[in-house]
Amino acid sequence: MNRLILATLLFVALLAAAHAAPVKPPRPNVLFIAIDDQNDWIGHLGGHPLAKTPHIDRLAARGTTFLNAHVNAPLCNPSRTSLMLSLRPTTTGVYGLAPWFRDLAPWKDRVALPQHFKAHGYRTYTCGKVYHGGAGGPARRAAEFDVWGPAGGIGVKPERKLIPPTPMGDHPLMDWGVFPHRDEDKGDYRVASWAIERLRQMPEDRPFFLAAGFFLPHVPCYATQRWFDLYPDDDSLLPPVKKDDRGDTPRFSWYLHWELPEPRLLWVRENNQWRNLVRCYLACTSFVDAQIGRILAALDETGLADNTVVVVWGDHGWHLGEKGITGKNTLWERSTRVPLVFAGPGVKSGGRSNQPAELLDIYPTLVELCGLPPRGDLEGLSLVPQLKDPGAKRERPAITSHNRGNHGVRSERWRYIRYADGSEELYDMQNDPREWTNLAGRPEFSAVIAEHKKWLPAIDVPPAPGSAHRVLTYDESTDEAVWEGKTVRRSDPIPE
Ligand SMILES: [Ca+2]
Ligand SMILES: [Ca+2]
Repeated sequence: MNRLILATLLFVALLAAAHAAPVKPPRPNVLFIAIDDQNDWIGHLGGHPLAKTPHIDRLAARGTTFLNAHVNAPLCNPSRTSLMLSLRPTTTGVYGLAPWFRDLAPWKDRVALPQHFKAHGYRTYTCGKVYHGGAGGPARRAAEFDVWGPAGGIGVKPERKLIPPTPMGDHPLMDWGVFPHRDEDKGDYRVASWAIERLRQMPEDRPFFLAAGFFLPHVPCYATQRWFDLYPDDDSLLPPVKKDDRGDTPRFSWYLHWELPEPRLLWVRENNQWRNLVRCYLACTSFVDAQIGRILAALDETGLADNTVVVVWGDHGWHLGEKGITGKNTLWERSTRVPLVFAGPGVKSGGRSNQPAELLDIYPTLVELCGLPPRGDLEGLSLVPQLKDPGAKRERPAITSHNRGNHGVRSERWRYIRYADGSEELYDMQNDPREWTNLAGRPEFSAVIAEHKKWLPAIDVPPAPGSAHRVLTYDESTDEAVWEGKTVRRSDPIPE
């Protein structure tokens, strides 16, 4: 009798336990890795024949890489805002290094990517540069992520600049070179170390969303000798540039980067800095790749890799002499093309997709991969079809905007650019991957232009209140452009 009662009680208890905790497969974790100012000089992307990035390449081989991925804005703040909200800069009006989007009434309470994960049971972590400017300061940052690690950044610096004074005010960030220091004292090393510690001590009660943002190869590109030595000290390092390449680009293309702290090609050549800059940029790229490798090794060690979606992305590219400039703020391939790699559950292994992809696609892609409720207010498209079948057709090209009215439209074959004053460029990326010959204006390509033009953003708002730094406006009625508050006229000499 006692035995029967005991068995019944046990049965009831088991039933209650099963009822209380319905068996649900655990949602995958997310490891979200950002690289600052990282162009396509990544081994498997082929943007530079000598680039050494074995860890990103290995992740790409384990997952799926997008060979035709582009940013929605060629500058930190607008690119990251666009990615984290899955909204185009032409929708938010965030084009410059300011404002922080939470200071704008329409986006104050907008659910950003990590917040959507938090709302569905994730604990969110961040370290290094994920949002530009640290998410509105320490008092407000808890709203964006649960747990905050080190801010990262440059870390150890030389006592004084390593290169000659640069034009446009000798900006303190305009510097590069090798000097004696320890890798362990660099901001990016500390960011990786913190991410590794979190992975090793990760509580198991909830899935995690862990964001790590690397600062390099953003200037100043300081490297230790070890990374510098990965690259030869000769001209094979230099990207090919065409003399007078800007001869067939509209004058308005200069307005997008009219005056900047980043020196022009002319200056780096005259000051014997071109090869040094290229070598330092590549050295820093390899250093960041090694930090990503440290985090991925920890993911393997802890056994978390099987149930963690990894995504690696760069916020925009960087010119190193192409089109006569160094830096960003352009609508050309070197400024818009970035690494975009996914790996983990639901992602095909060894996939290489040539379909155009945009960084604002990351948000809906992660939501779908992790089985979270989809949102109806995102402008990105999920890349899950391409993560299952890299050849799956994606009709929409990648669209990059730099201030109102200036857009680049990148399809599988072509790049079409339209500036605010109506001037245009068209490049055949298959036959002219360096964008040396502008085909716009040739009648035989008018159909191609018409096909791309229809993708120009229908919403194209002026700069949001508080916009500053790298903001360009154009008044059609007076044909006057204003760059960072200063009027630029047709007759002004181009600051080359
Ligand atoms: Ca950046
Ligand atoms: Ca040209």
